[in-house]
Amino acid sequence: MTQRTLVLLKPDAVRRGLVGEVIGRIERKADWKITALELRTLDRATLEQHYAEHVGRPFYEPLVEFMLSGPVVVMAVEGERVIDGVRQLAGPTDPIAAAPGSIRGDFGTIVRENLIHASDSEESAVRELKLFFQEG
Ligand code: RTP
Ligand code: MG
Repeated sequence: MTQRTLVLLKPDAVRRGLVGEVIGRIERKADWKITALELRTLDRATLEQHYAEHVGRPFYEPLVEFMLSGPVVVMAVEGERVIDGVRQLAGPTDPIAAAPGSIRGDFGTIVRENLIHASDSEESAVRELKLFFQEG
């Protein structure tokens, strides 16, 4: 089942020079293709929509500030079961709980600075791809 998903390499991944490492893991998966890729400094309005489900939570404001703290890599990735697939590559939200071998498990420690975002469902993917790539 071919799908598309929205992947963000967060400011910590860019600052730490881990972009190539993370993109390499995505590129090496059979059948997956990066169909759009851009280094971009996000704006608050985009992030407020992207993280709307978290408004009011204690981590919301620091999360938005972190996401504004430097450029991110914005990517559309297409391929076989890519939505769940990138979430599996990333590992769970808390990098200390993430298994070695996953991106967060190999490179993360701080919950907020967990390197990567990937859409969590078909509905999120459609919404997020539209939000980050207006042309669709
Ligand atoms: P993402 O949306 O970035 O792919 O990550 P996720 O689904 O694994 O995590 P989610 O629950 O949607 O949270 C979004 C992002 O907020 C930061 N966060 N900080 N307690 C905290 O300090 C906390 N909890 C979440 C993380 O950057 C997380 O990825
Ligand atoms: Mg999420």
